[in-house]
This record gives sequence, C-alpha cells and structure tokens, in this order.
Amino acid sequence: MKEERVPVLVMVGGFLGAGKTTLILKAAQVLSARGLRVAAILNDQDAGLVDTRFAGAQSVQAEEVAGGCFCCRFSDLVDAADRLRVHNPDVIFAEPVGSCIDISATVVRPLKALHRDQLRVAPLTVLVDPRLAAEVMDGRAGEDVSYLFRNQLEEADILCAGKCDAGPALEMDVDYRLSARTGAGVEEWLDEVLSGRRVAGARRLTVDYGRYAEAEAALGWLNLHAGLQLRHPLSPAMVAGPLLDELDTSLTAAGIRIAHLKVFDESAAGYVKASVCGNGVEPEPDGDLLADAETAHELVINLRAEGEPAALRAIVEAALKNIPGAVTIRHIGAFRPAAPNPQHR
Ligand SMILES: Nc1nc2c(ncn2[C@@H]2O[C@H](COP(=O)(O)OP(=O)(O)OP(=O)(O)O)[C@@H](O)[C@H]2O)c(=O)[nH]1
Ligand SMILES: [Mg+2]
Repeated sequence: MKEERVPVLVMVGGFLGAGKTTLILKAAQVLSARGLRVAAILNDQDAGLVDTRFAGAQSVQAEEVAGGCFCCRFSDLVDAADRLRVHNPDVIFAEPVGSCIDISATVVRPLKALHRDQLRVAPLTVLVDPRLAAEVMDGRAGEDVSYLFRNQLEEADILCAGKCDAGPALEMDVDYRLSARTGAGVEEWLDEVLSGRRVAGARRLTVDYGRYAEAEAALGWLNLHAGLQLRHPLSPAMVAGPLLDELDTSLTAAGIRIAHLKVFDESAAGYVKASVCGNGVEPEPDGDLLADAETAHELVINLRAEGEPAALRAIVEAALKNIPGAVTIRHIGAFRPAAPNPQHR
C-alpha cells in the first residue's frame, strides 16, 4: 500500500511587520521551483486579511484562521491544515499573529503531541526586523512592544534577522540573516528548517498571561473590506497610494504610532499591496503598478497601531470619504485584542 505523505508545517513567527508573509511567499517561490507543492495558513484576531489576498494573488493556496491567534484557535488551525490536504501540499507555512507569544507551548508542542499523523512540525522560526530590534535594545520602543518582542526571541528554535537588504545590520546573534525581498539567505534557512535536524518547540517560555494580555491590548486593531465603485476609472496603485499616504498623515497628526498599516486594492486589471511599519515611512508597493484603470475595486485595509480603536476607525472612515465614488463596507472591525486563552498549554 502506498504510504500517505505527511506535509511539513513550518511556523514563521515574529513581530508585526517583521516580514513573515513576504518570507513565506518568497519561500513558496523557491520551493515551487524545486517541484514542491506549498500552501499557507494566515492568522489574525479578525477576518479580512491583506496577507491572505496577497498570497492568493501570488497563486499560493491559502487558508485563514480568524477571530483569535493560533493558540486560542488551535482546532481551527488543525481544520485549516486538513482542508489544504486536497491540494496535497508538501509544505504548509503558518503565520501566527505578530503580537502572539508562547507559540512553542501552545501550538508547536500540542501539534507534535496530538497530530503527528497529519503533520510533521518544523522548528519554530522567529523573524526579526533589525529596525525594531534596535528600537527595543536602545529603549525607543514602548514597554509592551518590547515585552512581546523579547518573548518571541526567547522561544525561537531558529532565529532569523530579516530585511538584510535594507538598513543597518542587526547587532544580535542569530542563526540566519536573510532578505525575503532579494531572496538572500532564504535557501539556507529553508534547508535547515526542513531538514528535521533541530527539535521543534525546544524552547518553552514561562509566561505571565496577565502581563501578556496587557501588552497585546496596548495595540489597536482595525480590519476593513470594502467594495468601491469609482466615478472615474483608476488603477489599484492610484487608489492604494494616496489612501496609504492619507492614513499615514492622519495617524501621525493624531500622535498614533503605526505598528503595521497594510492596504490591498484589486480590480479586474490587477492588484497592488502596500504597507508601512512606521509613521512617515515610504512604502515599496508590490503587484501590478501599471494595471489599467477600472471603476470596480475591492479594498482591504489592516491597521495595527498604538491608538484607541475608535480613533483608528474614525481616521479610516474619514479617508474612505475622500475616495471619489461609492464605498460599500463589507466588513469593519476595530478593537483591542482580547486576552489570550490557549486551548492547550
Ligand atoms: N527591504 C525589505 N523589506 C521587506 C522585506 N521583507 C518584508 N519587507 C517589507 O516589510 C513590510 C512588512 O512585511 P510583511 O511580510 O507584511 O510583514 P509581516 O511580518 O507578515 O507583518 P504582519 O502580518 O503585520 O505581522 C512590507 O512593507 C514588506 O514589503 C525584506 O526582506 N526587505
Ligand atoms: Mg503578515
């Protein structure tokens, strides 16, 4: 009888904006070129993810676990992996929410213990943005962000410094230095993470869940999905670019620090995704910047920032009013993440 293949599940953690999705999509390209089938599971506190749309736009089979982090939605993660079986994936990447910690104890180890027939769990990779690491190390980052960041570092089975194509190098001992944008170091990391040489979930944290909940709740969260019927045809870049600029300007004027602001706009002619991980940062958009102008668009905004959810919502709604045409909101959620309550620990 033919033995059924068990896909490898590769969890890629790291703070909001570290570059997890970009790395997963680059890794998917590398593995596809090696003849492997790749899928991804994205995760968020709410539905309507830019990351899922971005993965889909790049033809990566993607599932979404929404309404809580993987630890609180452990069964949904297992179900999502199960649904992907019809695509017969060799590798499934899973991206936990960027504010999530204690993944080793609440996700990696329970998956290994309870689901080894369905999945081979790879070591937990944690990706670090050198710019945020520098802010944490010299005290410029807030206490809550620093708390989450340091815990994520602590539980990494494999620690990677990302974005090595941009900015100063990270002054920290890491296993790999890579760039998801250029692909530098990605093959080496993949070879290690898929080799089965390292133990998955070897580093277990001791977490004070009261402190963890407080740190996560310091961030305001907003997810929006809207349909646009423009008065005059515009390309996705002509919608997403000015919108991102306006949101950045308004958030900065309100004194709200951006952790990660992502905009995805799609029409029949193509898509554009642009995001910034700080105020006043110039975005480097992905997608089809020269797509033809169209009147019907689908717009998704994901904003994580150190501000009141009501303030985030008011700023986003004001920006939508400046879009020249009719905006139909299909989903909007603005909240602070609820206290984590893992299914397994
Ligand atoms: N220069 C450079 N930029 C990168 C690289 N990887 C990601 N980025 C940029 O960093 C930003 C965040 O990248 P994402 O991949 O969305 O980060 P993430 O960790 O998935 O973010 P969340 O889903 O919000 O937690 C985007 O604007 C990316 O284009 C890289 O290797 N080099
Ligand atoms: Mg992401």
